[in-house]
Amino acid sequence: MALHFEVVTLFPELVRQALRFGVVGRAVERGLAVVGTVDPRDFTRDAHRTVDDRPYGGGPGMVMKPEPLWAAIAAARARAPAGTPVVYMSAQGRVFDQRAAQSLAASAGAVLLAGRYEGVDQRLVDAAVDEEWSIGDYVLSGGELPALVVIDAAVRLVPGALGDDASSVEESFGDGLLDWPHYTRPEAWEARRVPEVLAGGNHAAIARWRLKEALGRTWLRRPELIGRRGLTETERRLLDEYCAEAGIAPPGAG
Ligand code: 4G1
Repeated sequence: MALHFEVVTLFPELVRQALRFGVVGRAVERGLAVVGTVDPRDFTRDAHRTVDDRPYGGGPGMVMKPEPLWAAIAAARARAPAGTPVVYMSAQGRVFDQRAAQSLAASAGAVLLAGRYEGVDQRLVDAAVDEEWSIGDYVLSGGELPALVVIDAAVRLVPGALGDDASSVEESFGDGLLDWPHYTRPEAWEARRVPEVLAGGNHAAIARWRLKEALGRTWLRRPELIGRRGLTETERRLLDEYCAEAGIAPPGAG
């Protein structure tokens, strides 16, 4: 069955338009993924279609009212496969990483609740939300871009969503490492040459160089990823070689 998302959002057009392009757009066209939207404003009962109100306790900004969200989430759940979790995209959530993307891609999907203003009434979160996910530590004006990030990361992992030649990034980051450097023609540009090993046809040497670069860049830029993941004996030797050539300390050198 297709990977199914329903996004509860005050800006359904923002979500729908963003999903028309590239890998995700094609996967939706091919029926590998389904993404619907539900607008809480369509579930209001007053003439002004009110979805927000002033915060109890005072202070700046507005809070999303629970009643329209409750009805919108019920409508979203009715369209999604049975048992689909309701996920609130929130800076208070647990950080959505590649492992979470893999687990989501292997599931039936999710109802993603995108907040606006200062967020949603906590009673709605307590009553209707199964999980809270964050895409990172910064202030945003809405949960729609985080919902789109989650959908993009998961949909591209659905079998058939990528061409056969387009899975290299997953091979790298799915393995807990940063990507290796990429080059294309021309072989010399502005007096800068493509690394010699890539221009030759030695596939084993190329694979070794790429792994070494991925390990070295990860160690330089995100050393905590190396600690979290550990290294095989072969990887440890390649990273030591990278560090020696770069004149930097390898892991375990104090
Ligand atoms: C307190 C960031 C508030 C933001 C602390 C990552 C951010 C959803 C995310 C905020 C949001 C910090 C996310 C903040 C998000 C309702 C409308 C909440 C937007 C909103 C660090 C505003 N990952 N933020 N509050 O940005 O939805 O998923």
